[in-house]
Amino acid sequence: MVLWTSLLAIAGLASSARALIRFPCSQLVTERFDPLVTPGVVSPHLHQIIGGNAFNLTMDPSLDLPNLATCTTCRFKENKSNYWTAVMYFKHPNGSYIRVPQIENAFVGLPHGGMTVYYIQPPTNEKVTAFPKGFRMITGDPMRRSRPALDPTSPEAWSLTFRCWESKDFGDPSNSFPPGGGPYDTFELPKKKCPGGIRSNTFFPSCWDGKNTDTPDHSSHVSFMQGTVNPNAGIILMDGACPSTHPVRIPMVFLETVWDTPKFHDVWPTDGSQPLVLSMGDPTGFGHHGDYLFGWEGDALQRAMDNCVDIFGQPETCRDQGGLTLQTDEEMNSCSKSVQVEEVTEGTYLKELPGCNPVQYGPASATLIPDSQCAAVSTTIPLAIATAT
Ligand SMILES: *[C@@H]1O[C@H](CO)[C@@H](O)[C@H](O)[C@H]1NC(C)=O
Ligand SMILES: *[C@@H]1O[C@H](CO)[C@@H](O)[C@H](O)[C@H]1NC(C)=O
Ligand SMILES: CC(=O)N[C@H]1CO[C@H](CO)[C@@H](O)[C@@H]1O
Repeated sequence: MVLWTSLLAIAGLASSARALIRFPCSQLVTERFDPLVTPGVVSPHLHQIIGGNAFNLTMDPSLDLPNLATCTTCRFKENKSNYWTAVMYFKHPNGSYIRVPQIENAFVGLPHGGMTVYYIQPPTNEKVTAFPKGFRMITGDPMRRSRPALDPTSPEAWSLTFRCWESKDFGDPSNSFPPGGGPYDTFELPKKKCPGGIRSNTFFPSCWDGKNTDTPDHSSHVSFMQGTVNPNAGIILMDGACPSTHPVRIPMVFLETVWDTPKFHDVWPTDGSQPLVLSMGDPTGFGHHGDYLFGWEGDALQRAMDNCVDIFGQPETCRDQGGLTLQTDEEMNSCSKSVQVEEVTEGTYLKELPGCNPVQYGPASATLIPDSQCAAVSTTIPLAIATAT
């Protein structure tokens, strides 16, 4: 992170006006909940959730999250938002699955699992409007198993990628490009061993219709920027205009998750197959997705956007200039929720993915399999039924 921003600053590519905040969040809970897509029922697939502990099976937009949550797993106390993404599994050559553990990202401290969250402003003086109460959105589509039919130079086409680190060395060339740009990122899961691990890069749209805090598909009220992406810079360094249908510039939310895939290199399949599978039964990576539910207190996010003018996004800048409150790794890690769906999802080899999701290779979109037959689960919460996402 610091490396690529310094390189770009030297190259004159990064404007000093690009401000962002970047902070770690440890894991709150990992379970089959998705209050956006399947409120009230157990979700078809497993998610890792970070953020405020008001997270629940159902989250009505009218909920006052900052007051309901008593803690958050994120660095800023004011942030009671929730973020969730799919979980990665390793498929052993003998057919069993095990959750791929996570490792910390660079310069974030020692969160337990979790993700690194960014709120990015455009590189111009254009004003960014913080999300309104009740705002939520989704990026990506869990049913996708091939590259979506989009203009390949468009920002949306670059919004979901994977970085294959060739070494754990921070100065390695594979770490010298911005996330979501450069020759070490792929749109699908890397088809080779990545000695430094794999990082998922999950960008959300940064333009809003200015009216709806949500829509039935959780994505029509937002839009990606317009313009052409420089493949070596990605959308993080891009200055694209918002379309007239979605004219309001919102912070670009971006999540990084780092997977310790080298842990399995000694049991990697020898037939050349790719053994990593996302929790919805996706071995391609094209179904990678992220969910966002806004929950900052009062005007805290707007204050952060207006005052944290630092291209490195260091949380300390927001404490000193934005009046935000930082918490320690220990405080973050001590905020957690107990799992409500009684099933084993990690720490041991499993016969099937949670929810009994079959691995679907595509290229056609995946189909949702009702998991009421899934023997692994015992829960008092109704199981999800097959519905379109
Ligand atoms: C979660 O939802 C359940 C049932 O709707 C409720 O009993 C519980 O209090 C909620 N928990 C939180 C933290 O809001
Ligand atoms: C596959 O191998 C793992 C690791 O040795 C083991 O724990 C698991 O039980 C095996 N699964 C089967 C179906 O043999
Ligand atoms: C600035 C501010 O309002 N901080 C609050 C953040 O949340 C914690 C826990 O809910 C409060 O104790 C702080 O006062």
